[in-house]
Amino acid sequence: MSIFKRLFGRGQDAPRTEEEARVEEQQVDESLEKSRQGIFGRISSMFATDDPISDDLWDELEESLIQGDVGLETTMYLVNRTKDRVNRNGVKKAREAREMLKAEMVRVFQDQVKPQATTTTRPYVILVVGVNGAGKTTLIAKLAHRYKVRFGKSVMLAAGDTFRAAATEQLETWAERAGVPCVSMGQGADSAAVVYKALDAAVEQNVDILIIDTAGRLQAKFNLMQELEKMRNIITRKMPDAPHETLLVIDATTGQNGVLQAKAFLKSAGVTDVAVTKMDGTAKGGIAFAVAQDIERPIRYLGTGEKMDNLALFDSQGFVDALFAER
Ligand SMILES: Nc1nc2c(ncn2[C@@H]2O[C@H](COP(=O)(O)OP(=O)(O)OP(=O)(O)O)[C@@H](O)[C@H]2O)c(=O)[nH]1
Ligand SMILES: [Mg+2]
Repeated sequence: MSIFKRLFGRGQDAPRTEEEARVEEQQVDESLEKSRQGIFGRISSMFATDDPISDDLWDELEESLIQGDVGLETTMYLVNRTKDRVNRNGVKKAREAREMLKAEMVRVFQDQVKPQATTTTRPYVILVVGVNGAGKTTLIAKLAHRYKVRFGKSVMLAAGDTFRAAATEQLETWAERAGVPCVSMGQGADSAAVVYKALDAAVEQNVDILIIDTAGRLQAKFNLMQELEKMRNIITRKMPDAPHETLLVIDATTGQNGVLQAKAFLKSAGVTDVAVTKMDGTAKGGIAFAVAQDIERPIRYLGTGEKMDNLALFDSQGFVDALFAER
């Protein structure tokens, strides 16, 4: 499973070279430094001794996982499953339970991964959604860069966030930096009209991948969910199998509340995959487990910094290994 995922991406991702995979692994590793220094380092030490497994150990694990933003439900799931495994196997020492806990953690992620057919449709349409400030626009820049530079695809961006002041300009600046075209109609324009225009342009210019930015405001006076539904309808009317991918962006630093807010998008936005951003900005990397369990979609990407190349494909085994790594 792990090898397969390492070599073949989903959607439009081409295989990564070993070197690319190594660089990304290192980025993820570095972005988890704070988590390792905090709660996950403690968990790792708890399961590195010859101490006998006791109720205290399980209590401490439970407490630590909750502190690490894993969330109550996922914590109980992890603790109970690991306990069962340990009992079934007659394991007595904490150190011997380490790999069992890690295996259960990996499972939380893999439960969400479903095979995805690769499509050769052009343009391949990616819709990016999430609450404001989650990191949507930055992620779009990173994806544009990745698809263009690494996979040699032609990419076009669409400035579908017509609500927030300067959102359009921000995307245009990123587009320029990434060297890709950007369709925009400025602030206040109808976002559905932008999408309409962008789809036409993408077909006309024979673009491989069209990535659409959206607003993130969750407020009564602006019904974001209705806007998103309208955008989706326009896309589907013009291209029945699109959007091919709807990425929900979640900021790792916003904790359980961020996951709760993100859930609001599941119904209206038809989310297919998740990107967790700002992993470098939190000591509570455990949020990724809560995301996988609560959002029930595979985590595709991790944002590991503010720069255009601070993006890694999510690899569940690599992520758990990095959380437990001894330095
Ligand atoms: N450290 C870190 N910062 C990030 C990452 N991704 C995004 N950011 C920062 O988060 C802030 C918000 O990012 P945006 O991409 O503008 O977020 P958005 O979701 O488009 O926000 P709205 O357009 O207001 O809805 C910016 O300052 C980014 O530099 C990341 O992976 N790591
Ligand atoms: Mg934005």
